[in-house]
Amino acid sequence: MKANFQQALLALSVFLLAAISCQKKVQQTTTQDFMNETKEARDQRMAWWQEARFGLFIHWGLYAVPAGEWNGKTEYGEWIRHTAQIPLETYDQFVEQFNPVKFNADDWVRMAKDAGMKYIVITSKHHDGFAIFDSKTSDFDVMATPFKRDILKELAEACKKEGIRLCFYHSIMDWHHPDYLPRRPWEKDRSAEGADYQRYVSYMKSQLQELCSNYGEAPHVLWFDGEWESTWTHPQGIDLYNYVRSLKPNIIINNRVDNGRGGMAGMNTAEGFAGDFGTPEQEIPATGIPGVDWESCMTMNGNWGYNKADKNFKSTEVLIQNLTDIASKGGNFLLNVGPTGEGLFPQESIDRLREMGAWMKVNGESIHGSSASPFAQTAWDGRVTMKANGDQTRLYLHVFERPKDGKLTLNGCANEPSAAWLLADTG
Ligand code: H79
Repeated sequence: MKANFQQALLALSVFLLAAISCQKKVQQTTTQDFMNETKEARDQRMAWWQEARFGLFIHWGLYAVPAGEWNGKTEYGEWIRHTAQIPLETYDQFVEQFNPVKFNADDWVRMAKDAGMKYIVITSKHHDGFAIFDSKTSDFDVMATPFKRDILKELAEACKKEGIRLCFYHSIMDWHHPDYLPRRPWEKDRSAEGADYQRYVSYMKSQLQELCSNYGEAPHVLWFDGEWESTWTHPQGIDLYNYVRSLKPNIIINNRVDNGRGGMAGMNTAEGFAGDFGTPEQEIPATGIPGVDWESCMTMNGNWGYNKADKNFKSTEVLIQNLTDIASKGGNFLLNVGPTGEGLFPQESIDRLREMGAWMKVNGESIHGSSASPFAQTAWDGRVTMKANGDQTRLYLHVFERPKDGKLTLNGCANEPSAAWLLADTG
């Protein structure tokens, strides 16, 4: 571990004399209306996710084949079909080239687990419409490639073995299905005549039914995206939320199932929209919101899908500070890896996962099961998470930079700490 990201972590044990009034609100639930559930039922459903705090995002699909390069430019990622304006028939040729023979589900899951992550969210289908699983409702799937292996099945088995929760990202926007609307503005060769959007929605639902039936306990989360086009409406969002919950009642669904998200900040702008958690993308909110669940997703470099030229990786130090920043505000961190067309994590990602894992092994207690602390502003550069510990409260002081005077003061903490120690000294 590099000396410059050795953060001193101090655990403070104090009595917290806070009176928390908990108002119960019992609501009626019908079998179809999953939006109305009791606070108790919701808390129970969300508990593992709130405790997890740290997960792995995986963007993998046909776009790993061009690896970010098209016509001599190397600036593309998972959006390559749209951004480089690749005609459908041309893009379809990646199907024959997708053969990631070095893929090993056990290796991937172990790397996530060793990093201290508790769940994995992988792209069952991204915007390009390609399914990396064996889909009976589509020929644009992994079974049409030379690889012919159900990637999600192998990951589901590996995750079950390791106690990692497998989750699926599924795009509502689909640049491949003939019934999806609208077409890309630059697509002059694909007529929209005869396209029937409702038929597309039925297709999407049948794929979701496959995803919710064929992978054991997975998916634990359905992570929708591509909801912002004009064809996706609020009533359809509510309907899709209820549909997926009816398939797997305890599943957790992100807020991109509906269209209440306010831009990349990711939080819903009003009540009444479907979705269990907010989804800030490539950013960390300035503060958390009590009672609102959210998860910041972020790339390690500048792309979600594999880009062989993108070496602009965040340092492990920054990634750990992001994780603690997010945890100190009560959120989850979903950190992305874009595997290669061969089926490997890029070496830079492997290195960062391993280094984060070394840190988590010593300090993970301050992240897993922690909650936002009231100490948002500290006199020193760092963040504070906290946890109940019997009738005491344990505060975890993540010190990004040691204060020059060597004093860690905590303004607003009225109680006398009963003990203080470095987590690194207890292991
Ligand atoms: O799946 C990942 C992204 O592909 C997806 N969400 C995350 C989780 C995403 N959707 N939209 N965006 C990200 C932001 C949109 C950025 C865009 Fe662009 C600007 C689309 C077209 C111009 C980025 C830059 C993508 C292509 C060029």
